[in-house]
Amino acid sequence: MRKVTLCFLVDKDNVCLAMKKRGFGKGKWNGAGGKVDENETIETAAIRELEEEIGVKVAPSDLNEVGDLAFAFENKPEWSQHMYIFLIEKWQGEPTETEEMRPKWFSKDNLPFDKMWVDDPLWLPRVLDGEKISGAFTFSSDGSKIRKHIVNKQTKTP
Ligand code: 8OG
Repeated sequence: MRKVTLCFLVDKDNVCLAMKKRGFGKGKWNGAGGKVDENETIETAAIRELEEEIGVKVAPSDLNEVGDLAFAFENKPEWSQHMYIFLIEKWQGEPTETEEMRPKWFSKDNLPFDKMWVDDPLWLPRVLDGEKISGAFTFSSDGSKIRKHIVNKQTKTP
């Protein structure tokens, strides 16, 4: 299954989202992230996308993995993907607009869910509150509706 990353910069009660300007999810606010290439680890891919999409540098030790979600789409098995989510509290540089994304800070309590992926209200507030999650979603074939979902608290012990 295709692996993708999703990273959110967090500064106290604020989270940096970025408007996706092209490709999958165009017109939506989201974290920075994208496909894990062959020969890349999930962490290397997350760091590369943060620099490519919003121009910030992050050290591997500052990536905090907070969860993973498996996505499936009705009648579109080739769209299935597994997303690995990171929160980052320390980075170098200012989030900057690129050809792919236009970053903006939002209060954690006032996220623009009407212009985000439909599943985000069901898990993003939980990870921003410090919970580690693991879950799965099945969407309608155009991705606009959630058919089934489960989001569990991760019980992994270190
Ligand atoms: O490389 P590409 O632009 O296709 O990557 C898609 C990005 O969108 C990647 O960061 C993962 C992210 N993404 C999904 N599905 C969902 C979703 O349901 N919610 C959120 N918040 N992000 C998603 O692919």
